[in-house]
Amino acid sequence: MAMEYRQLTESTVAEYLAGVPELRGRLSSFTDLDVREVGDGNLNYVFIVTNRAAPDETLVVKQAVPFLRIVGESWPLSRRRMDFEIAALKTQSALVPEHVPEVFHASTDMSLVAMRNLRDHRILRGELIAGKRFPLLADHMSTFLARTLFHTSDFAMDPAEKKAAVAASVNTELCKITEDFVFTHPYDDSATNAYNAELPAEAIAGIQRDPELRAAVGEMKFAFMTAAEALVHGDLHTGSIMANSRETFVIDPEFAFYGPMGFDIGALVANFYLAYFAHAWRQPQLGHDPASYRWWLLETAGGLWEGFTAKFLALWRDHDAARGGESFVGRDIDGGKSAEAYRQRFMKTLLADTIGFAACKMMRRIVGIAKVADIATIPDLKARAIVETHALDMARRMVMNRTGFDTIADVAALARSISAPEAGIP
Ligand code: SR1
Ligand code: MG
Repeated sequence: MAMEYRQLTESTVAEYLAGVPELRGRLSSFTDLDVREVGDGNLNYVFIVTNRAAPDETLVVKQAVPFLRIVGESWPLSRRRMDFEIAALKTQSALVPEHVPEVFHASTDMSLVAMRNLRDHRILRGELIAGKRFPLLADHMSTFLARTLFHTSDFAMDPAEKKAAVAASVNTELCKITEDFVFTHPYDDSATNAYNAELPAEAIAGIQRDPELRAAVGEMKFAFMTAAEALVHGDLHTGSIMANSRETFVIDPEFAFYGPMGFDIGALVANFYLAYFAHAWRQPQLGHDPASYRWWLLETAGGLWEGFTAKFLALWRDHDAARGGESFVGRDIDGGKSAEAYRQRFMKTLLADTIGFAACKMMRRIVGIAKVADIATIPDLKARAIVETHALDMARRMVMNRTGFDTIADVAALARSISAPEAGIP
């Protein structure tokens, strides 16, 4: 029977959970629950629920409301975005259970999920801001990306099932947010943009008054809107990852849809490059020489791409071998040569896409409405402007020349040429 939607509050969460049969084994009592709303994202409400009598009995409830939380009820946004999150969590946890939090209960009527409380893990962005290292991060995230992107692509799926999956995942409203706030407004001096007062006018003009740059971004926007390559997370920044030294979890796939693979990979490498520029200021503040940590950030971005490539190709080759050599390009009539040549061409195009999408994600975080704390919380606005100018310079060159990079190491070399790892901003 359908349940009528109501927005939960700290005072009504316990009563709702008490009526959910599948949670009875998770919480032994619903009479003395500690419920705290902790959501600090842009869109939703998040409650941490703990049984005071048995603190190990704890879970997280995430609920979508019919408006954009950071703006308020004046900006309506369908709570149906939770339907996409629920569906994506299901698909992703089937493919990479070790990197997706376990869902205990999901309700499309109430637009909510109740899931594992990752209380031993922290949001990656905050940890990177604090200068922490995660040696397994590139390995874990390349596994997440390789498996989710390969297994939901036409390289792995039956063509009819893939088309049905694409049709079932048309996430119009959240894709429109990305189309506007990643691919349009940052480049047209929109009223929604927000600028650091110390950011030089020429740095902003460099991305808003250059027809070639705007045309290049237009190409990325068109790819985002039309290339239904695989089920992408759709908002894979470092705030969508929770980690500790042993484990990594990907959360918040409400922007999920069938889109270009490079959009997910690019989002993540963009966040490592933004952190790289920010740590020219942050490492000295933490009392460290900047080089070591900044090298680690570049190596993590590189390791992510390299690990992804190796794992994606391995899945692909195994898949084709299991089909007797029948591959995307047809029957094997040349000892696998054409299949492998196609794979290499695909990965080359995917690297260019990844670089182009990463660039757009970097630019929107500097001039668009939604910033990254790595940079936006630098209190010295002149120092922040130096970081922002470096990131914009890098992003400009990435998107305009995205097909000119042979390897991810070439992209890291560009970052180092703009701001050497050992260079700090006082
Ligand atoms: C209005 S822009 C809101 C942003 O928050 C989400 O995390 C997405 O990145 C989106 O673009
Ligand atoms: Mg989010």
